[in-house]
Amino acid sequence: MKQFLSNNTFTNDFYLKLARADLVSKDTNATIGVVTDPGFKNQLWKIVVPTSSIAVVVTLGLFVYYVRRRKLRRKGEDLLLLDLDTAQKANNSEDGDSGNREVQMPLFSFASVSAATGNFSPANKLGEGGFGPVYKGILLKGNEVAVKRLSKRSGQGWEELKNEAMLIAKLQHRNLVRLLGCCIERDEKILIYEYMLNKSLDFFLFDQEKRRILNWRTRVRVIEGIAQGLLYLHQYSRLRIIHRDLKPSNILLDIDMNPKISDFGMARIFGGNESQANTNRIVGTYGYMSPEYALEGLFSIKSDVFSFGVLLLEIVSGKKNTGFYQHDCLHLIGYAWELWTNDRGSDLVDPLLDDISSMQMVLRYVNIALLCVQESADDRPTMSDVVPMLSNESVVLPYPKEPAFLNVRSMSKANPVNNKPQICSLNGATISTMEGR
Ligand SMILES: *[C@@H]1O[C@H](CO)[C@@H](O)[C@H](O)[C@H]1NC(C)=O
Ligand SMILES: *[C@@H]1O[C@H](CO)[C@@H](O)[C@H](O)[C@H]1NC(C)=O
Ligand SMILES: *[C@@H]1O[C@H](CO)[C@@H](O)[C@H](O)[C@H]1NC(C)=O
Ligand SMILES: CC(=O)N[C@H]1CO[C@H](CO)[C@@H](O)[C@@H]1O
Repeated sequence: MKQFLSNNTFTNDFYLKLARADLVSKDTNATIGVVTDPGFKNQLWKIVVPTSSIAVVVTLGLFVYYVRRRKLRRKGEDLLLLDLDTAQKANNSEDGDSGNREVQMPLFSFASVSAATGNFSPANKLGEGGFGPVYKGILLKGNEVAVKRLSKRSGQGWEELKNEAMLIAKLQHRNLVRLLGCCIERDEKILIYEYMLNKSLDFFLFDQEKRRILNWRTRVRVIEGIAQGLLYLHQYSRLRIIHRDLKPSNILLDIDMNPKISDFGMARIFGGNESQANTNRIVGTYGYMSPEYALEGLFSIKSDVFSFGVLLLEIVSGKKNTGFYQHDCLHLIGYAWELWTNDRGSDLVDPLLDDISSMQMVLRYVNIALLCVQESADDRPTMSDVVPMLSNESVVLPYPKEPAFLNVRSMSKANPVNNKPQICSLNGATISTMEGR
């Protein structure tokens, strides 16, 4: 904004001042005519015409420059370039807390976002999140971005959305996807993120062929990255963000297959209230939701820990929690628990993994996952417990208690409150429906 104002100080009037001494010079070779010269009028024209045309050209040039700059600025594009430049100059701090660092939040015009995504063309659609579709966009200068268009039901106004987005933009960690800007115009609420080249974790993990690319070393890196990102959201960011919808499709992968959590803070931006521990709008995906959240709308950092546990089981086993063993009404958590209690934990491990150096380490991960999905939120560890558990083999792990058996009926996306989640016991005998508040 400041820069924009300073550009406004350009004036389009152009004054040419000549000292009197120049005009009355008697020198015959003077470029400026002498008043008493009989050919004065002719000479004057020789001077005035070129001088004023230079002035006109210069003024026009300045004007065109100014208008073009303004147009570009309206498109929001140069602001983004500015932001990208400064981001490159600033060193990525490893612990990532940037609470006191000022972040510029570029505002894009709807026209520019629309142009970048080819009018939100279906061909550019990357996916559909709980809050709206995501498109790939290419800016004028060739930068690739991901554009999330929030669906219209957001309860928030212009100012609140902008404030929330600015807070979220300040959260910077190498395991979080960076928010680059937003567009708030008329009914449109759009967020612009950095673009991730290797899509999301589910794209690899749940594909028979692509799963091979994820060897054990890569999976360990992914697990540790997610844990670090989540720990930052829970503990070290000033906002203490609860993600509420952690799942493989929200774990994006960069060019080196490093994981980055996306969609964090969405509940905030979308108009939810993070400081309230009870919500009447349940966002999230069945299969990854803790029982207290799915049934009572109670959420805490422990509900994210639950989702992390499910994610961990999925990464180790290469199997999807939802849609697993559907006929037996037993899902991945139940299956893992059954194997674990029968000392057959290693049967859970993805058979495609052939670079495992220590099965003991893999079993540790299963143990940690089962600790995270325990029925009672109080029993579950926090992320600051989980991170050392993952990285330090001498941390003693407790034996997990029975996990929550919440049946998952491939219900995806955010569910309205009055949708009835179906609960089903382990043996499949009792199926009851309960209403979320
Ligand atoms: C950025 O990091 C490099 C290497 O870690 C260091 O040499 C350099 O001084 C840092 N620059 C700033 C501006 O902190
Ligand atoms: C969010 O919660 C805080 C504290 O509970 C409350 O003061 C505020 O009014 C709530 N905002 C909305 C939009 O519900
Ligand atoms: C690993 O855990 C043990 C036991 O809790 C602790 O004594 C040790 O300092 C930890 N090592 C590291 C590198 O954190
Ligand atoms: C594992 C994988 O597919 N990695 C790819 C990530 O994206 C870069 C750039 O497109 C590719 O070169 C990698 O092969």
